[in-house]
Amino acid sequence: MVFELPKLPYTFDGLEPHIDTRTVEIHYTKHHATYLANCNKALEAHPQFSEKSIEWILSNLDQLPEEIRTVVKNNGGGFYNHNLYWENMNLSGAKEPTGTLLSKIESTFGSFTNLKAEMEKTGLGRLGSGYSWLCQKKDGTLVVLATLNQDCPLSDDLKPLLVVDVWEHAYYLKYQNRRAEYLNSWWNIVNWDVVQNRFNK
Ligand code: MN3
Repeated sequence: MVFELPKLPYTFDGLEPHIDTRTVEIHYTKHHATYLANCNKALEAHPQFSEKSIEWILSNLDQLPEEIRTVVKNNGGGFYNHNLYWENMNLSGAKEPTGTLLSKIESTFGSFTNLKAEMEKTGLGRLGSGYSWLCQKKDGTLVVLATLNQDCPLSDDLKPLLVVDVWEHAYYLKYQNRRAEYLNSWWNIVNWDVVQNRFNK
């Protein structure tokens, strides 16, 4: 099995001015691509996993041989988390949640505005590197949480709906230390059509 880098749904300048062209290019062609390469390399010698999806692997880390478990957790997570991050952004697409997803957000957080504030607060509070997520639990309820480094919510039995990367490499060129500004501006490029599709699955 060789996992592949998914094609971006836009060009490198497609998230301007909220995320600058150079950041998207480096983030995708260097950071993301390196996680992918390291994940493939670790799994290369273990063909028993060749038919498994990355989702299965991250949901079943305890079934991996111990000598590759941490490497796959970090690099498989880095591969998959970035797949979701790129996919749930676009200048086009729905700019707000609607329908059953919106109802669920309102019953859980009070309002869409509150959800945004919660994800920003969670992303800002993530000391060091990681992500801020909107996820769905097995019982259907929604939750906002932060993960550390390249940890993936799939490993905690959560379904990821929306993710924002808060590693410095995601925003430093344009925003320097102003993570809050990046997080606030980021809502302009969230594609809620993608979030809705994940919620429906
Ligand atoms: Mn990143």
